[in-house]
Amino acid sequence: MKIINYKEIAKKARLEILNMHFLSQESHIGSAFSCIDILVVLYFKILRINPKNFLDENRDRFILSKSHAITALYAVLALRGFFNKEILKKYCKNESNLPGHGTKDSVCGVEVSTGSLGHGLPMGVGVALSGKMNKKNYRVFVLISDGECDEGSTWEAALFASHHKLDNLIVIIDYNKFQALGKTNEILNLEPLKDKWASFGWHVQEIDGHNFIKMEELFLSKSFQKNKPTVIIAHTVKGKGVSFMENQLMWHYKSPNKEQYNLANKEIKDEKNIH
Ligand SMILES: Cc1ncc(C[n+]2csc(CCOP(=O)(O)OP(=O)(O)O)c2C)c(N)n1
Repeated sequence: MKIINYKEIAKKARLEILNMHFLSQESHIGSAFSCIDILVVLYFKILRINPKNFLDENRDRFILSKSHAITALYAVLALRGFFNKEILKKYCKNESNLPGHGTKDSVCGVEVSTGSLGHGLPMGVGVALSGKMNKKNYRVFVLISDGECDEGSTWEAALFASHHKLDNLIVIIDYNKFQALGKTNEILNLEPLKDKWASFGWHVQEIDGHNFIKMEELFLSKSFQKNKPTVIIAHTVKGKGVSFMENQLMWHYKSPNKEQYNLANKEIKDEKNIH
């Protein structure tokens, strides 16, 4: 079996994310650091995709529903060879093809346009249903945020997916317990989250969303159930990898100044906050 150095890839990805937010002075760095480890495992091990033949109709689909964290997706796509890393420097600049939220076909590898929270799962459900109807073997992975579990559209899609037995659909919740303006349990408590998804007819798993080995094991395991969609509740830390950003709400919107950039750069390189 091919051994993947997830830690090294995630380090490179975090450095690219940091650069993008520093150069553009745009928001959501904490959101990208929260989900980057999940994306690294998906893109470097799990997804059946080929950057050289991206539009293969049998490819697995990945939808980043919490699209404000798009720098995480751009970083893994570039590192996986979907496009030249140099383009990342133009993130969110005028005339760049890397806008601040995922936009279909803006760059190779972005499947759908997202950004309005609560839309990614309904789209994923449609793609999964289409796969079933056309007897395709592809799987659909959708990454959503805990904030998106406040959206009615998420729960409508959840009902629909279990009704149609969409066992080709895997949702990962980036459960960092923060939203834009506060802590999730203070704004709109989701607990017991596991029971809620189970009661909607989903097969539910929980994981540490920064533990590469456990995530690889789970994604490769045959623990997904036939006739049921799967949801993986990934416990994560917003801002993971940089001590002064971890669990600090302001890093939802803030972007690093030169001094903060240098500090974060050093911490990521030293892997101080990564297990
Ligand atoms: C429908 C909708 N409402 C509001 C926003 C503005 N917005 C951007 S991110 C965000 C919340 C972020 O929290 P969460 O969704 O939990 O994601 P996290 O960054 O914590 O992973 C909001 C309200 C949006 N993008 N879409």
